[in-house]
Amino acid sequence: RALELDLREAMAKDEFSLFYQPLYDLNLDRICGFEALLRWHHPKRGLVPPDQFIPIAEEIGLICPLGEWVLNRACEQAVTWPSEMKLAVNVSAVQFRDPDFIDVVVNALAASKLSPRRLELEITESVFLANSNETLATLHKLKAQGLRIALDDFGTGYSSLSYLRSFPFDKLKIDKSFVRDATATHGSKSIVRAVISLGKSLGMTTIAEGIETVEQLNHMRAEGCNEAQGFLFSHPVPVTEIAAKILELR
Ligand code: G
Ligand code: G
Ligand code: MN
Ligand code: NA
Repeated sequence: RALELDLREAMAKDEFSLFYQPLYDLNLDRICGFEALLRWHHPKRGLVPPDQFIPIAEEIGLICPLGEWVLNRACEQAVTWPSEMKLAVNVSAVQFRDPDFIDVVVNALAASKLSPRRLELEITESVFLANSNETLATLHKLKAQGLRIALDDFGTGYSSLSYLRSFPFDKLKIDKSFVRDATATHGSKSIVRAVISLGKSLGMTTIAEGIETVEQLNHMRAEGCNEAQGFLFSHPVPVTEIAAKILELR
């Protein structure tokens, strides 16, 4: 049976859940929030990774209802956390371009009563493949709600420095491929240094993804990166482990 058919039924069958990975503040030296990461528990195949089903969901028009479910569920859960914990939610480029997207975000915030200041939407450079006037208008409307926008996987996509000048990002997420090599290769080290410096001068926060070793952590801290995320702190965990993670990483 094709994955696509199962995916169409998965929402009604309640087969999705959200895992959460801690975000760590390198200046305060403690946990500062979580990124929501979607999981599909397939009855026969087991856990299907998002890399496998999100592209299909985008193709078959399921990403908008699915993304709406993610936003609603994540906001509902985050409002129960200590108020200094922020929530990062991934948004697909297809979802971002949907004319109803702003309303979906506004409704999720209103229904959950989560303060917009606690919400960070992660978009990727692929949103810029489409009409840039519309993209810019959507970003401004979202920011007018009081939430923050992070550019995910920064450096791996269709990056253009002109985007950074024209679009109101609050945060750059330095892709794990650069982080992984930053302690080994000169090229990646230079790129990481340049991105952090660029972020600083443009007033954007920087976060290093995929921190797996103490060496990588120390390196990013020394480079002046603001936040970090990765298996060194924690793998993504189910919602039942949130409270323990907050205690462990505070
Ligand atoms: O969770 P994992 O680390 O396996 O994530 C793999 C990819 O799936 C990442 O690129 C991540 O951004 C993406 N992803 C995870 N959850 C969501 C989600 O809720 N919506 C979208 N659009 N992408 C997600
Ligand atoms: O692309 P995005 O940043 O949204 O996706 C996060 C993805 O990165 C998830 O699949 C998550 O499981 C994965 N991830 C998180 N921390 C680490 C890490 O330290 N090492 C590696 N290899 N992957 C990580
Ligand atoms: Mn992300
Ligand atoms: Na990423």
